[in-house]
This record gives sequence, structure tokens and C-alpha cells, in this order.
Amino acid sequence: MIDKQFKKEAFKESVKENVKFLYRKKLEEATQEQIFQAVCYTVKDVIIDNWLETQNAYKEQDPKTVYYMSMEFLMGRALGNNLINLTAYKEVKEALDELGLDLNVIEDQEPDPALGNGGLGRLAACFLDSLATLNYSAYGCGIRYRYGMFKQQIKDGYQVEVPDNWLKNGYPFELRRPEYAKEVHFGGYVDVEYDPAIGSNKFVHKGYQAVKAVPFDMPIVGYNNKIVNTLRIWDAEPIVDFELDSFDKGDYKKAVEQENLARNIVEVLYPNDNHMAGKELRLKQQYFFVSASLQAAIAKYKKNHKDIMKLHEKVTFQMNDTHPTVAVAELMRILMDEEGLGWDDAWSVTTKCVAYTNHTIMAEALEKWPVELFSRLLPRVYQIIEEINRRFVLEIQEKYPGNYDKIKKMAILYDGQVKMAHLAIVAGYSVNGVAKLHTEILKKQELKDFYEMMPEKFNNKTNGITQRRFLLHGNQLLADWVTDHIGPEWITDLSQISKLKVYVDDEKAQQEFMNIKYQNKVRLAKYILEHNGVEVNPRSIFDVQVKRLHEYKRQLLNILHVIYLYDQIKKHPEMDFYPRTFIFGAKASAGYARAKKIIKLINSVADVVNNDASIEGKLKVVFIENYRVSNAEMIFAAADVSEQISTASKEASGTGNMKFMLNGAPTLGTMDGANVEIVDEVGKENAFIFGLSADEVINYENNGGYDPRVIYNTDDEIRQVLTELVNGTFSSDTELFRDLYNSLLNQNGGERADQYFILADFRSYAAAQKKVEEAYKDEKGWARMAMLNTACAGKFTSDRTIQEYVDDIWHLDKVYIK
Ligand code: DL6
Repeated sequence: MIDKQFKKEAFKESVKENVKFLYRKKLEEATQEQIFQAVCYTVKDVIIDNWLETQNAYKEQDPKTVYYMSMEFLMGRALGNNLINLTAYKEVKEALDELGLDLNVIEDQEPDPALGNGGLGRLAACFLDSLATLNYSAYGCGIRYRYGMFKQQIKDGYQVEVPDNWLKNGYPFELRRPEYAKEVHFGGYVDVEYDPAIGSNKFVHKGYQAVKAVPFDMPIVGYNNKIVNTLRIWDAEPIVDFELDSFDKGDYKKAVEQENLARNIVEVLYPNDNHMAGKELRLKQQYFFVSASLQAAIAKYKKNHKDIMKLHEKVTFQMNDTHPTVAVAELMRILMDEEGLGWDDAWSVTTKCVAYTNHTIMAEALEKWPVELFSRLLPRVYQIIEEINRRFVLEIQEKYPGNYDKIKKMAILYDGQVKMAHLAIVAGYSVNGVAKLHTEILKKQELKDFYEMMPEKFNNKTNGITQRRFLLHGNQLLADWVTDHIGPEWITDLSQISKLKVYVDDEKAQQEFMNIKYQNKVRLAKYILEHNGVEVNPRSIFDVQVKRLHEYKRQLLNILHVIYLYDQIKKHPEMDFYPRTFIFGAKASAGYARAKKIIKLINSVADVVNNDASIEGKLKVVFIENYRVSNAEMIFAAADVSEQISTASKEASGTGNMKFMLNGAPTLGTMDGANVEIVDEVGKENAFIFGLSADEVINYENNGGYDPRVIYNTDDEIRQVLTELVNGTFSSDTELFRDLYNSLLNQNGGERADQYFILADFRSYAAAQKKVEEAYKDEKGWARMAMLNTACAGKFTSDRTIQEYVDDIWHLDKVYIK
């Protein structure tokens, strides 16, 4: 492919031409950003050919297509990934070298398209990569937010949010497709009118405001297979251009309103992870992209197929969490009001086309909309939900006569709210969790009633990650080493990586493996010095926790343990202590005050610890600003220890845990989410497991919690650590961390003291940390363990996850390009 498409000289010429054409400059005069754009246009040229060929193949072979509907796609940078998947990375690097350019510097010019918060959005991005690589026809459907996830700056230890204007210089890989624009309607009312054509009444939506949804397509390049799928993200434009004569027509107000609606709707991504903000604009965003995507999918289907009743044979819609679940009612609306089907036929089609993935059991993340808001904004859609609910309640009554508790717990409309998860489960032909433990908790606890009534819908699909971004691109040294030892098949078949097991006792291989880890640590240490001004020792243990900041993820447990270690070193300076660098990276939701306070605490502890000469650099704490996909790749590659320490039962799966594992970092974690399966694969002896089990946590929760005061009163060292939060050790303002202190010890309204069991797990966490230290001192033992983690990571590829979705849920056909 490279020979054909990336002839070096032609590539170099094309870059120069693009610089000239785009900027009227010579290469030597162009900025790195301009060169980045020029390189992207050259690469895009190749991609477009493959894109066209793929679409032709799809037209000819007419495969079933999955529409992956997601409010979030956390894509990360595209240039490097596209080159990797075109198998042209090294060749392009060479070509650029010859032009006196550095591909790494050019890659660094690209903004991270951060159209997502965390795990859920990144999973969607990995899934698109796998779908294309496995030759399946797929669309990602989402929103083209003008401002993605905010950029995080740390000022005086506090998080400051800076808007992420990722489109500022234009994004070279996107393509505007105005010919596929769709109209989306909000507000208004529903009339009943007689339709002579059908000889009966029909519902007509009137008095609405309209927005034009305009798609932008981004190519999703499969690995070395010429497949290019599409991520279609929708932008909003006003329907009526703002015309001066509107004054005369008297619809000036409406024109302004529609203009504002269009401007606001895709303005910004809500920065909440596992938490519902409940804002009207968010519901507008959801309906906006869902309606446009469904309309487009049906229009595409109808081009080549006559019978809408057979839609499910060619199309399936996967709803990524509850965010796009208004799709159920919108699909019903389109099928009835626009395609002329009756209720039963529309329901029959809908329930064969929509499937739902649950990503959380955190109560505050489950979406419920006030009926007042929902019915005002989407009157026709609401009417349909009422009818779905009415019919479902009848079904409950038939199955459980006289059991009103079931209706209360399962109805879609209850207590003045529209419960989106219930809508998705009632209509979905599949309901899945994202790790074995998570799915079991859904079945036994959160969605127990639904599981009892419709067990056949429930299934598990343990998450995965793409090895192409998180090893082949992010850790090129290790990727080459793996390929040298077992060949390149792992790139598209990660189960092959288990072949590395034969090397885990080979001393030479161990040394090479650990030397690569060391070089990656040096690279990260350099980044930390440049960005944080902190010098860290690459020979120290790099103990890393990078993920969204959330209380259930327990960054607070981690930093309290750092304080504990600091106390220990101060108290026993003679103590044998292996140097440690604790590395954090996390964004907190802008409105999540306690999470932001935890960031401040981490930075305050870092200030004290890093500047205390008396501890002789044994302990360092670093908070990496603006954690995002691009620096994540480098961080995973450099980690020795992977901190996965959520309160058991709270983390649905986690995917960072898999990225660390693949890069040879053993898990220090609780038996939560996919950690359980990581331990199954690598063996308990190659991980550091601690803490309460999910059953124990749930048991406490169902029986009123536990009393952290008992621990506080009886454990002097823990009491000392907590006292330091409020005695001026880390801030002259002794009130600064009072809320954190109180949250651990005192009940506050509906919130239990230490609701995430930090003190309950503290001692076993500290013991596990001690074991990490002991294990690390044994160089060969550690190398073996690290290598085994890489070698046992085969299960955690998103290729495996996608194949399971295909086999059990979507039933897609493979497409090959000649
Ligand atoms: O399934 C992807 C990812 C899981 O790995 C995380 O464990 C889970 O917390 C996350 N869930 C969400 C839920 N979002 N909302 N709202 O982000 O999904």
C-alpha cells in the first residue's frame, strides 16, 4: 500500500505544493502549524480515495450497518493514528526528516479533538477504530461541539477551565456535507388532522422552531485494509437566514430565536462525567443529533430498499448510554408520521433496530427528565413516550397483577419524570453492561426488575481498547520490540501477544523490556520538567493515577496515602524506602467543587513534599495539567504501577486499566469493573489487589453504611493524616480542606460519612502499596510481572469487544475492498 500511495518523493512534493497552495509560502517560510495542515491535506488525499472505494464497496455489497450513537467521541489526534492505520507512519517520518521536519513536532500541532469527557467517549473512539479494522460498515453519530472538553490549567494549585477552541485553525480531516442536511424541530404543539390520503386522522406537529443539522464527516481509517468508515458529527445552522425583510414579515422574533437556537445548540460539550446536569440545552443537543442521524440513516436505507419493515435487516442503532435514548421515540415518530406505518408495525421495526449499553450504576448519572420540560420541548415525541409507557404498564400489570410496586419501579413515566434508561430497556432488543461484574450488578441490583421480566435482553460486553493507538502509536519502542519477538500479527489480533509469555523468564528479554520502560520514563520525566518544572527521577517507581476526577475513583485515597508515606519518612528518616513518584492527571467537572478541592489538595501536597529537602527526593508528587488523549499515550507507556482504586462496585469497567496493562504496568486496584477480569487473565500474583469487595460495599450501603469514626478513633496514623488536612501542614488556611476532612468523618444531609469507603480501605491499600515496593525491588521478578501484564492483555482489545457485539447483537457482514 505504501509503495503505491506514499511514494516518498511524491509525498514530499505534495506537502510543498500544499504549503504553497494553502498559504502562498515556501516550506522554509511556513510555521509548524501550517506544515501540519499541509501534511494533513496530503494524507487526506490518500484517505479520500480509500473512502470513496469503501463507500462504493458498501453500495455494491449492501452490508448491514451499525450506527453508533454517542454524545461523545473522544477521538484524540488523527494525523499520527491515520498514518499508523495506513501503515505509512515510518515512511512519512522519513520523508519529513528529509525535508528537515520532525513528525513528532508536526503531530503536536494538532489540537486533540476532545469531543468527550472520559471513558465513555474514548470507548466510542476505540470502537470506531475496531469496526473499520475488522471490515464492518459503521457510522459514528455525534455532535460537532464548537468547544470540546475544556483545557485545564493549574493556577496556584487550582483547576482553571479554558475554552477549547479546537476549530480555530480549521480541522483538516473533516468534510462538510451540506447535501445531507436535515431539519430538526423543537417546541410547538401537536394537532390532529384528517388526512384524506390515508382516510384517517394523523398527528401534525405545528408551531415549532426549526434548526438545520449539517453533517461534517471525519474519516475513520481501518488498519491496513483500505476501509474508511465515517464519523458523522452534526453542526447546527439557522433554517432561515437572518434577513432584513423579516422585519416587514413580522417574523423577526422567530428568526432571532431560530438563529439563537442554532448558535447555542452545539456550542459546548457538557463537562460532566458520570453525572447528569439536567439542563434543557442538553436535552436539545440529544434530540438534535439523534433526530438528524435517524433521518439520515433512513434516507440512506430508502435509496436502495423499498420495504421499511425490513429496516432491521440492514440497520442497527446502538445507543451509547442513556444520552441518545430519545432515539426510541424519534424512530417511532419517523416511522409513523413520515413513513406512514401504524403503531404495531412501527414498534415491531423499532424494537428490532435499537440496542442499549449501560455504562454506569452511579445514580446521579441516570438520566431522568422532568415531564414538563420534555413535553414542552418535544411534544410529539413525548406523546409517543406516553403511549409506549401506557402499553408497557399494561404488560407489567399482566405479568404481575396487583403489584403496584413494580409499576413504580419500572414505568418510563413516573413521579413527573421521563426515565430514559427504562425507555431504552423496554424498546431495546439488547441491553448490555461493560464488564462482567458490572453486568452482574445490573442484573442483581440496579436493573433487577427488568432482568426478571426480560432476561433474554441482558448480556455483557467487556470493554476494550485499540492496541493500534495505545501501543503501536503511543509506545513505539515497545511495539517494535513486540514485533521483533512475535511478529506483527498482534496489531490486528491481540490474542497473539500471549506468545510473549515464553520470554518472561529470559533475562535478556527482561532487560530489554525494562530498558524500554526506562526510556519511556525518561521521556515522561522530560515532559514533567518542561510542564511542571519538577525534576523526577526516572529510576523511581512511577505510580500513576490518570482518569477523570471523581470521588468514587478515590484520588483522595491515593493522596492521603502519599501524606501517610511522607509522615513515615519524616518520622523514620533511616527507613529503607524505595523512591516513588506519584503522578496524577485528572479533569474535574467545572461545577464539581469537591473534586476541584481534591486537585488543589494534590497540588498542595506536591508543593510541600517536592520542596522538603529533608526527605532527599524519596517522594515526588506531580499533577499533570490538562490530561488528555495525546499525553495519555505517553503516560501509559511510562507507568510502573496502574492505580485503579475505585470503591468496588462503582466503576462500571474502566479502560485506562487496560491501557496500563498493555504497556506493562501491573494493576494496584480493587476488585471493581474490568480489574476483576484483568486479574483473571494475569493472575492474582501479578497484580496488587486490596479493599472491600463489591458485595461488601453493596451490603454496607443497603444497611446504612459504616462508621469511619471507629477507624479514626483507633488508628493513630490515619488520624494523623486526616489532622494534617486541617492543621496547616498543607495550607496556611486551615479551612481550605475542611470539607474534604468532614466528608470523611461526618454525615452531611443525605450524604453518608465517607460514602466511598476511603478509611475502610486505607489500611489494605497501604499494605498493597508496601507489597508494590517490595516487588519492585526484585528487579527480575518485577520485569517478569510487567511482561506478563503485556502478554496477558490480549482479551482487552476493542477488536474482541466489537466482534462480540457483532456476533451477539449487531450481526454485521464483513466487507472487503479489492
Ligand atoms: O464504558 C466506558 C466507561 C467505563 O469504562 C467507566 O467505568 C464508566 O465510568 C464510564 N461511564 C460513563 C457514564 N457516563 N455518563 N453519564 O462515563 O464508561
